[in-house]
Amino acid sequence: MATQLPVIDYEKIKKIHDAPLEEFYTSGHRTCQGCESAMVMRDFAKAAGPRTVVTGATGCMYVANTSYLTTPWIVPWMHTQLGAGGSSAVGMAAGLRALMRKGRIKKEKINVINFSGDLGAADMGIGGISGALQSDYDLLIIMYDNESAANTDIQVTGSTTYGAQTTFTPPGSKHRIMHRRWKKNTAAMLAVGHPTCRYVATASATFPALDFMNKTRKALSIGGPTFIHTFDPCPKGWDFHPRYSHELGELGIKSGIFPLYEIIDGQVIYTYDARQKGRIPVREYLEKQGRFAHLIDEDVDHIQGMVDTMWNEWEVPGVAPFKAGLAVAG
Ligand SMILES: Cc1ncc(C[n+]2csc(CCOP(=O)(O)OP(=O)(O)O)c2C)c(N)n1
Ligand code: SF4
Ligand SMILES: [Mg+2]
Repeated sequence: MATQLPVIDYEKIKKIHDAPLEEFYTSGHRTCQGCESAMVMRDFAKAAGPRTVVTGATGCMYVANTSYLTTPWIVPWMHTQLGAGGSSAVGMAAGLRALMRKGRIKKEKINVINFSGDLGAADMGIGGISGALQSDYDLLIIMYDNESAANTDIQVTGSTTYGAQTTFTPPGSKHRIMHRRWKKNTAAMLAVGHPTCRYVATASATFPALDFMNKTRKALSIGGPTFIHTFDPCPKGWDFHPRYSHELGELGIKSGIFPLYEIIDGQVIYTYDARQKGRIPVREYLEKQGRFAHLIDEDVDHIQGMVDTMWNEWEVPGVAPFKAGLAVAG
């Protein structure tokens, strides 16, 4: 049975001056300078507002935000185990529903949001998130993707870009490239696999401006279980000066290596349509990061080729690779 609570109206933030002034993730954290994942925390909390409860899986956004006796969280926040993002959100939403049904707390719209990192969500927690997306609870899962297990010193994950150096994939004299998997296509996979999930999106905290806050508001107002995948430059893991975090996010999107879209009731809407706006060479994005310093021209050409294929040949460009009309094998 679907939740009977009223759904908040989606009101688009059109100008930065329309953004709420109140902060619900504020000072008191110890994330690195230039941490884009911290921007994701700040933006979703601001967009969701005070009637929100948050669960956060183990990772940088847990550890750096819970130093002893200090926390940046103004809204109620609970830690959950690495990989338990989906189940913690379902448990929280079920608990609130039961308390409201029994009259223990007043009936009102309370946003339930889980954030999990790329290892915690796309790899370890994918089963729990799949279960959550098949539930009938109002909840939002945000996968903040810094493309590594950052908290434990930058190990490769299923979301790491092809070719990147991590502590588990160091370039060597025998093998220049140790990481040869293409990035897992998490948001599209979850959208395709959960047709009753009404809202799935990809986002960047800062580009285009206000886009992520508006996607958060839209997900919460559409209701049911929803999912957003954010693309978060990480100065420590990607090896660049912290002042370039926003710029790198923008370059990643403009090069088309990270497609930006919403899928609402099965309709794909590009929020940065790299086909119409054109794509900058992926080299401009790669060459600004130390994690790609070992790549030679042919590696960059290979990555460019993969991005070109994604946009020019996929059935749903940048989203889904299946080709309609393919003959069934056998
Ligand atoms: C079950 C389990 N395995 C391993 C760990 C150790 N661990 C803590 S945080 C972390 C990395 C999480 O990576 P991600 O989800 O991408 O978040 P990030 O650290 O990048 O923010 C790991 C492996 C753990 N806490 N629990
Ligand atoms: S290691 Fe990366 S994700 Fe973790 S706090 Fe630092 S910048 Fe943020
Ligand atoms: Mg990570």
